[in-house]
Amino acid sequence: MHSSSFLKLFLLTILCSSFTVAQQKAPLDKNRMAAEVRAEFLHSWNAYKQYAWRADGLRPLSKSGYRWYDVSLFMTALDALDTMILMGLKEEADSTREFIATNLSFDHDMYVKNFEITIRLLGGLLSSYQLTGDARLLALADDLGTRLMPVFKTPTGIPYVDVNLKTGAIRNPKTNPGEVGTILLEFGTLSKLTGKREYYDIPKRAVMEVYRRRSAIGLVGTWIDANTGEWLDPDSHLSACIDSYYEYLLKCAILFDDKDLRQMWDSSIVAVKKYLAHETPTGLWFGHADMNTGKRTKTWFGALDAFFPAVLALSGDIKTAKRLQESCFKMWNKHGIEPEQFDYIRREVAPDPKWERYFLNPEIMESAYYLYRLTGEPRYLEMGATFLKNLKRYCRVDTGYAELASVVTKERTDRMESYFLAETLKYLYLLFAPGETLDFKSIVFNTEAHPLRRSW
Ligand code: DMJ
Repeated sequence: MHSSSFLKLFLLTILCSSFTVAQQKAPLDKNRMAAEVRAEFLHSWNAYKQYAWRADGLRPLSKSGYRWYDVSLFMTALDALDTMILMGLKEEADSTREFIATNLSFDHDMYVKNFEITIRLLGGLLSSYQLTGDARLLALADDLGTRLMPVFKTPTGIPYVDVNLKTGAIRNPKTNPGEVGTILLEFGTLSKLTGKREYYDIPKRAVMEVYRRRSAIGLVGTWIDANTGEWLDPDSHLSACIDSYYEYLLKCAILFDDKDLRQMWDSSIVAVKKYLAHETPTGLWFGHADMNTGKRTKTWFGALDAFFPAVLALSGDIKTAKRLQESCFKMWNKHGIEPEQFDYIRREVAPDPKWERYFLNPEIMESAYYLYRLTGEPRYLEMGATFLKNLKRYCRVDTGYAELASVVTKERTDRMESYFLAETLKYLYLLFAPGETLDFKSIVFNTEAHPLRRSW
């Protein structure tokens, strides 16, 4: 080859390789990302402390707090406590734990929602007890458990929705599989830690009563009457009212090594995959179907349904989990943030303004975290970086984070729920933090991201 042609070829090769290097994405700096999430946690937590201290939640736009009931149960402080512990915010965690142990009381004459109080408060007390060994937290959990237990005194054993913390009176028999099924991880852990069998046996019977009423094709519906055991709505799906029913079948089977729960999960997942899974040109989704006929009723999937890749991955079905998480990511990217319900065939938000809302939900981050822990693939770190970037862009305000009235217009609403600190930022942090921050294989998260450990 002539020397000038050789030189040209040489220069071209150098140019091409430097172009390729420029094209390749630099790997994410996980430490920097974890620090960024931690800073966002502190930004939100400090706003709560400044404007809503002692309240259940923060109103970030009006810079005030709100209570769920007549008396605050310090929901945000307790829900956020184990996140602080995991983030290594020791002083903050110690003072918050002291505040809760000294001030939290459940001795109030007011009705509370059994499901929400169980996943946020009972779950939060148990995980923080296990992480710190502070026996006062276990005593509070035991007191709360005793006050909630009357909710199961119904004709079917399926709990009502509300229970009075002081009198034990119960009300509202119209319930759903999600609320009935999503209490056994917490009550079961309380049972193991206190040695009180009834905390395990009675909630387990409740979930078995729902399972026993599944349809001939193995699906459950949306609403059920706790007095009669009759279904009030046959719509079957993975969304609100059912979602964590499936999550807890699997997780209780794992945490308690319970053969009944394992069998219930094994048979349920077959029906879910057969009737709810939907192969479409845009990928794999899980939609709605009639629980009795299996007929497709809606092609909707939403922010809450995005917990399912995590559960599939935990069950060992990584392949389906990965495919579904890609669909979730498409849903997120349509407007840069996910809506409450998305019509995956039309590839639009479901047709009603109320489905345009985003409540700072964590499920899509939870699934990215599980998939990263189980596959080690950087794809899930990249997803996490997108979630964080867009959360900051659309939901961050000077005084915390705000929910969205619409993912289309990005109009904000005046609320930051406690799970934003308990779950959303915890899963994002754990996604980027070193694996030893929390031994993923030795714990099971309750549905509010409180890690529970088999310490018995
Ligand atoms: C949380 O309270 C829990 O994850 C629950 O299971 C579903 N809703 C919220 C978060 O979206």
